[in-house]
Parts: sequence; structure tokens; C-alpha cells
Amino acid sequence: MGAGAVVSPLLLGGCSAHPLPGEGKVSRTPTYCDMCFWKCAAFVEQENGQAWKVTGNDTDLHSEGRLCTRGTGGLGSYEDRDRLKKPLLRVTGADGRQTFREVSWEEALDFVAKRLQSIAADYGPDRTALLNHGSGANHFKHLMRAYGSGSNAEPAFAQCRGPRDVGFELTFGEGLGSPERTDMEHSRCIVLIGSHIGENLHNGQVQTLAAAMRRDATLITVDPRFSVPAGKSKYWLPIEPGTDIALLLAWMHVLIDENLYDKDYIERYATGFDQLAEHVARYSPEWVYLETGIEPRLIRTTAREMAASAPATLVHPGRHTVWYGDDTQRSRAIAILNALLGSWGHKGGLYIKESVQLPKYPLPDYPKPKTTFRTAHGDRYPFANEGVSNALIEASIGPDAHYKGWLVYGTNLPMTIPGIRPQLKAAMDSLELVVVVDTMPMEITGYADVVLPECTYLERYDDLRNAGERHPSLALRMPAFEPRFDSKPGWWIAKQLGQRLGLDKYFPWEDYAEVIDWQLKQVGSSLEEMKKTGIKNFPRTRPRYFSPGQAVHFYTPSGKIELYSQQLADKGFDPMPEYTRPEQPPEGFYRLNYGRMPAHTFGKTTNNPLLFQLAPENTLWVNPLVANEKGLTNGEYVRLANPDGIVSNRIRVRVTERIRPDSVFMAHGFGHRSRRLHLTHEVGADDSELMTNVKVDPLMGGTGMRGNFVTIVKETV
Ligand SMILES: Nc1nc2c(c(=O)[nH]1)N[C@H]1C(S)=C(S)[C@@H](COP(=O)(O)OP(=O)(O)OC[C@H]3O[C@@H](n4cnc5c(=O)[nH]c(N)nc54)[C@H](O)[C@@H]3O)O[C@H]1N2
Ligand SMILES: Nc1nc2c(c(=O)[nH]1)N[C@H]1C(S)=C(S)[C@@H](COP(=O)(O)OP(=O)(O)OC[C@H]3O[C@@H](n4cnc5c(=O)[nH]c(N)nc54)[C@H](O)[C@@H]3O)O[C@H]1N2
Ligand code: SF4
Ligand SMILES: [Mo]
Repeated sequence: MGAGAVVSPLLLGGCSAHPLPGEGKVSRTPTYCDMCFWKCAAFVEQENGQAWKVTGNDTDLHSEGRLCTRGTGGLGSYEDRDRLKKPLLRVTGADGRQTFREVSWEEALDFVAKRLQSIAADYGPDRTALLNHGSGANHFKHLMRAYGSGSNAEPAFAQCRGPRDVGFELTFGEGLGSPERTDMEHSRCIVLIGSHIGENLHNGQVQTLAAAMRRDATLITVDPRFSVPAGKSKYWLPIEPGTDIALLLAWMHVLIDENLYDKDYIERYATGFDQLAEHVARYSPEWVYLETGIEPRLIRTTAREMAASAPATLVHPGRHTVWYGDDTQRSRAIAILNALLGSWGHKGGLYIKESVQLPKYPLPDYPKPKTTFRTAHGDRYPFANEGVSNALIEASIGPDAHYKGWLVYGTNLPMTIPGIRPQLKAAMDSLELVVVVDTMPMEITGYADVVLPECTYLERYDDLRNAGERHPSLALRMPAFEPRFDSKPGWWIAKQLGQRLGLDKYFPWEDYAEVIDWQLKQVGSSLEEMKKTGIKNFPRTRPRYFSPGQAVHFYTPSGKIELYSQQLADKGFDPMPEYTRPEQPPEGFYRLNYGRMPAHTFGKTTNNPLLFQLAPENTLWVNPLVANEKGLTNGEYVRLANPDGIVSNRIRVRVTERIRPDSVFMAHGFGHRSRRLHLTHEVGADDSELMTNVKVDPLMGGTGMRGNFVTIVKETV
């Protein structure tokens, strides 16, 4: 499709459906943004009842009243013509071909409830799993737990932050959460390992990083690619891909060897220092140089810079941490380095989070499920404290499969889990029921028996935002518009299913607004107040940092920061991070590097008419040496092929020095195969499709995605 050929109706200011603003009555409705998972508070502004714009809520300390491109583009998700409009039921035609038939909500919900009941009768309610992502999933988590299922998994764990959170839990007894507890606004030195903040546009992080840079904080970026933050750094360390653990161990080596670590902090709070010192003795900067390509002098200088600013030094834990399959260990190395610098619990490092003590709406206890997601893990992944999506999918294949039914909410599994398509297809053939709740006709809807169209976040109530962070606050999401077409809010869908399953006592409300109002009244506010303000800020009840010499109990088995992990040793894993050399690309292949672009969130916004207009397709970053050798010019289309014979959709070349000659780079989220996405169908290439070589983290089941290689195939016109 010609990417430039489509003009979004929303951008045609002045057309009859969208009068020019400034003449009529303006109203505003509070929400918090759902264009990504950062949840910035916002107002939806309307003029004479017509959608006008989305603006930041100035009283929101989490976003400082600012929205990113995607947040302001939120109206596009409401306006999108390709939205799911009615419930769909899979039917087999006379010719044996399967299609979807539009049905009423009654018919769709009755069908789902009946199948769920028959699965429960034959096998038990615990044999239906929820695969979910996003804040709206809470309604379905509630439904499934009330029903007696204990199995859910979200790609935010095994495809994203799982290794990081497990690595930090093993070390400090706590994870990072979302938003991360990074105190960048006060940092004097920030180390970014991969984290490409600026392209990764989590609002608060961009702002606090910018604040630190205005104060001349030292920025050290470790990235094989010349990323946006690399360009703003005092030190850019263009590391050999996949060798980060070696660098982290060398930094520890220098801190210990030169007595630069925080002795007082380590003595007071940590255990296993002697083992660590012995362990890292081998990792001299000279040896590590051979692996990482980072010169010994630079390793020492950067370690000294970190120590000079400590404890206001943050070695950023990252977020998308599923790289090479040894990711929990890399994250542990990052955690240990932060411990040596004394930054956990200190200003400019990692702060203590606090959320609002918001009572839960009174409901009966959930039944105890017979099995949980751990059944799907078996004896694998002993440190996975959440469901591993791949494991749940695998446990849904074949006649003896554990799971017989799926509810999929807000996650586009075929593009989200690399290498999973054959298993998804097999699971679909075995499962007795696959229900997909989505807003758009994404690829996952093609795997469903029933598709339930949810309205967008701009048309519904969801739970109050109440994340642990710097400043405790509540934010309201309420409908700015009536649901378009025949779409419905998630809370309504969950309640309707609940009623049909005999679970009325878990859904005693007529409207979810009642739950929110009740909760708000318990903390001295009300829905009425929040409808005006959108945000309520609360004072902190405990300090954000440790006080000097404070006794601290960490939630690890020893009650201390565990530099040496007995938990890991007991389960047969390395108690301290070890480095192993990553696989190298075979002759003629390039390493497939990928990441974010500012204008989009994964694949969920690429069909959004406003954001499509800004960034219609992804590009393939290619080094000039490669471009010369292959005779590639800027802007020409190529395809990528992987060693398993998978060929990508076409993608435009961008020739740039910012990528190494042995790698190529693209943003994730493009190359949609669903024909019902009219703007973005087959525009750009999909990294997931090419990732057939996945390295699974044995500790927690993470999907390591970075060890994939591709060749460039010239497009013959
Ligand atoms: N605009 C936008 N922002 C987003 C999102 C989005 O979809 N769109 N998604 C959000 C989410 S859920 C997440 S998880 C985060 C992800 O964002 P991050 O956590 O920042 O992602 P990473 O994958 O850790 O980082 C990608 C960077 O790692 C570099 N890299 C590749 N290989 C290596 C290596 O071997 N070593 C090192 N040191 N670096 C390497 C790449 O060149 C790239 O610059 O972004 C969040 N922010
Ligand atoms: N190859 C590759 N795979 C990756 C990544 C990568 O960089 N490369 N990144 C990984 C990371 S960090 C993450 S966090 C995951 C993200 O994984 P996902 O969350 O699955 O990301 P999306 O592909 O954006 O899919 C979101 C789905 O939710 C639907 N949706 C959007 N809004 C709503 C709503 O209001 N209600 C409902 N019911 N549905 C809605 C969208 O239409 C879409 O189908 O992907 C991971 N997978
Ligand atoms: S960072 Fe951007 S997309 Fe994410 S919640 Fe905030 S405004 Fe929305
Ligand atoms: Mo993520």
C-alpha cells in the first residue's frame, strides 16, 4: 500500500464533522492515558460535544501535566474506522471455510458462558487461562479469579520486564514496578544500559532524565547503536552486542579493586561481599576489553565517575530486558552494581515507592483454584513469580492439554511473542474456547472463536490509577464519549459474563462508577470531586529515602541485600552472575537489533490515523559500509530473511552511521498481516516474524530476542 496515500479525516480541520475550535462550548473529561503503560493523567476536551483534543492534567505529578505524541494522538484510537464494531462468532460455512459472523451481545455472551461452563463441568474452572495486558485487564482478572481460575500470564513478564524484576528481587527482595522507582531527577550520574530513553518514550523518565541533564549530571550510555541518549552522553560505550555482563563485572572489579565502593552501606546492608570480591577478581578491564571492545581506560574512568557521584548514581535497570536468555543474571549484575554504589534507597538512586492506601471494594473471597499457572511451568522457571505466557500456550496444545479455554485481553500474541505462531495455531486447534477482547481487528482476533469488541479507554471507566511511586496519587479514567458502534466497556463485559456464570455476588454494582465512588469516599474524596480534578494527590506517610545509618530489613531470605544468592545456588544456578559469550552472526548475516520509536507503542498504534500520519512505517537502519557493499540506497525497499527461511514484508532502508556494520535495526510494531487494518496492513516489517531463534531464561522463562540474524534481500520491482 502507498503509505502516503491515506489522509486521516481527523486531520482535515474544518470539515463538517470537526468544527474549528474556538467558537463553542468547551467541556473536559478526565482520564489517564492508555496509549502506553505509563498512565499519564489527561483531559479529553470537546467543543460543542465534538472530540477536540487530549491535554495533560497539570496537577499530575507523575506526568507534570505533559503528554507525549502518542498521548495527544489518543483521539485517533477513538476515531479509527477499522475498530471492532460488533461481537463476532466463528462459523464454518457450507464449503467448510471458516469466517466470522456478526452477532448480538446476547448471543456472544451466552455462547462464551455456555462453553466456559462446559469446560468447568468436564475439567474444572481452573482449566481456563487468561492472557492479558493493560490496565483494563483488571476486570477480567477479577472475573477469572471469581470463577476459580488461577492461571494468567502477561507479556509484560516473559517478553519484557520479568528478568529485571526477578534479578532485583533476588538481590534487594523487591522489584522495580511500573513506573520504575528511578530517582533520575536527583541523579548526578546515570548509566543507561540499552535503555534508549528518548526513543522509549515513557514520559516521566524522559522528563527526569532531561532534568538531570540540565543539572549537568554525567550520562553514560552503553549501547552498540548510537541511540538518542548516546548522542547526549558524556560517555558512549559502543559495546559488542550481548557482552554487557562482562562490562558490569569489570565495573564491579574496578570499584572493589580501587576501594571505590560504599563500604559502610555494604557492611550495614549486604551479605556475600567476600564471595563477590573473589568472583569479580577475574574480570579485569583488560580481559573484558577483549569481549566488549570497550577500552580498559574507559572502563576505569566510567567506574570512577559512578563512584564519584554515588550514592546519587543510578545504573538504570532498563525495562525490556529479555535479550540473550541470561537476562536475570544481567539484571542481577545491574542490581549488585547499584548496591556497591549504595544507590538503592538513596536520593538520586532508587527511591522507596508509596501508593495510596485505597481500600478494596468489599466482595466475597475468591475460591481457591485447583491449579495455577505454576502447573503450566512444571519444574521449569523456579523464579517465575508470574505466569510465563509461552508456557501457558504450550500447555494448551493437544488432547491432554491442561488448558481447555482462553480469554485473551489486550495483547496481540502473534506479534508479541516471537516464534509462537505455530504453537498458537496448534493451541487454537485444541482449545475448546478462545475468546478475544480487543478494540481493533488485530492478528490475535483471527485465532478467536468469539471476538468481543471493547470500547476504547476514552469511552469507559476503569480502576483508579494508584501506582507506587514518588508521590502517592489517584487518577480517574471515565468515559468522555459514548462507546462507538456496538462496543462495550470491559467492566460491563466481565459483569455480563459473571452473571451468566452464576457469579452475581462478585458483581454487585450496576455501573462501575459505584465502585470508584465507594473507594474514593474511603479516602476523603468522591467521584464528583474527581470528575472535576481528575487527580488527587496525597502526602507521603514515610520517607522516600533511607535516613543515615537507618536499620533496614530487606525482603530477601537473609533480610539483607544478597550479593551472593544462596537461593540461586540452592536451585543449581550461578549464585553470582557469570559471563558467557553470545553467538555471532554467521557469514553474510546481520544481527537483528530492534527497539521503540517515539510515535508508536508496539503494534497497537500503527493503524491510529493520527499517529500513522506522523510515522507511517518503520525503516531498516543500515551502516553505510553495508549499503555500499550491497548497493543499497536510502529509501529503497528491501526484505529480510532469517536462517529458517522466513522472509519479512518489505521495509525501507535508512543508511546511517548510527548502526554497526554487523547489525541492522528496526522499530517493533509494524508489518501487520491483518487485512482489516486498512492503514497499516503490510506496511513496514515485523521483527517478531524473523525471531525464530529464541533464548529462554532458565530462571524465569523470559524470551531472549536478541540472538537473531538476518540477511538483506534486495527487492526486485
Ligand atoms: N515510544 C514508545 N516508548 C515506549 C514503548 C513503546 O512501545 N513506544 N514501550 C515501552 C515498554 S513496554 C518498554 S518495555 C520500554 C522498552 O525500552 P527499553 O527498556 O529502553 O528497551 P531495551 O530493549 O532495553 O533497549 C533498546 C536499546 O537496546 C540497544 N541494544 C541492543 N542490543 C544491545 C546489547 O547487547 N547491549 C546493550 N547495552 N544495548 C543493546 C538497542 O540498540 C536499543 O537502543 O519502552 C517503553 N517506552
Ligand atoms: N518482537 C518483539 N516482540 C516484543 C517486543 C519487541 O520489541 N519486539 N516488545 C515486548 C514488550 S516490551 C512488551 S511490553 C510486549 C507488549 O505486547 P502487547 O501488549 O501484546 O502489545 P501490542 O502489540 O501493542 O498489543 C496490544 C493489543 O491490545 C489491544 N488493545 C489496545 N487497547 C485496548 C483496550 O483498551 N482494550 C482491549 N481489550 N484491547 C486493547 C490492541 O489492539 C492489541 O491487540 O511485547 C513484547 N514483544
Ligand atoms: S507516556 Fe505518552 S502514551 Fe504513555 S501514558 Fe503518557 S502520554 Fe500516554
Ligand atoms: Mo515492555
